[in-house]
Amino acid sequence: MEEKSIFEMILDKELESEIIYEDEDIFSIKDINPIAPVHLLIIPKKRINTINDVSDEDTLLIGKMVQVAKNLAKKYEIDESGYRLIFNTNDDGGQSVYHIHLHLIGGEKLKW
Ligand code: DGP
Repeated sequence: MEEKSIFEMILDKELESEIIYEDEDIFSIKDINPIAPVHLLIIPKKRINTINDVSDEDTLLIGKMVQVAKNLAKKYEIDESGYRLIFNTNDDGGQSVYHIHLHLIGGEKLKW
């Protein structure tokens, strides 16, 4: 069987991390290496290794991740100032954890 991802270990309480949002499908934590004042990760509980592995049956889940990101942006008061949502994919995309996650980044003027 495939090794657990870091995010599965956090969800299973084998690794310490404050869960700032959770529902039946999705949870969210603060990124351990924030690149901006607000840097959250929105993560599906279902293990999907990369965006390349998203199937038709995951369409609702991916949409729900965006809804959760939008709500967290409001909660962290960056909805009006602005923010960025990013899925890094594979090596050139800078993906380091092979369990898809949506970065929510904001709280300052972002450089590209
Ligand atoms: P990516 O490079 O897109 O795969 O992003 C993975 C992010 O996960 C990276 O920005 C750092 C974050 N991260 C890795 N390990 C941990 C951890 O144990 N706790 C938390 N909170 N974040 C982590």
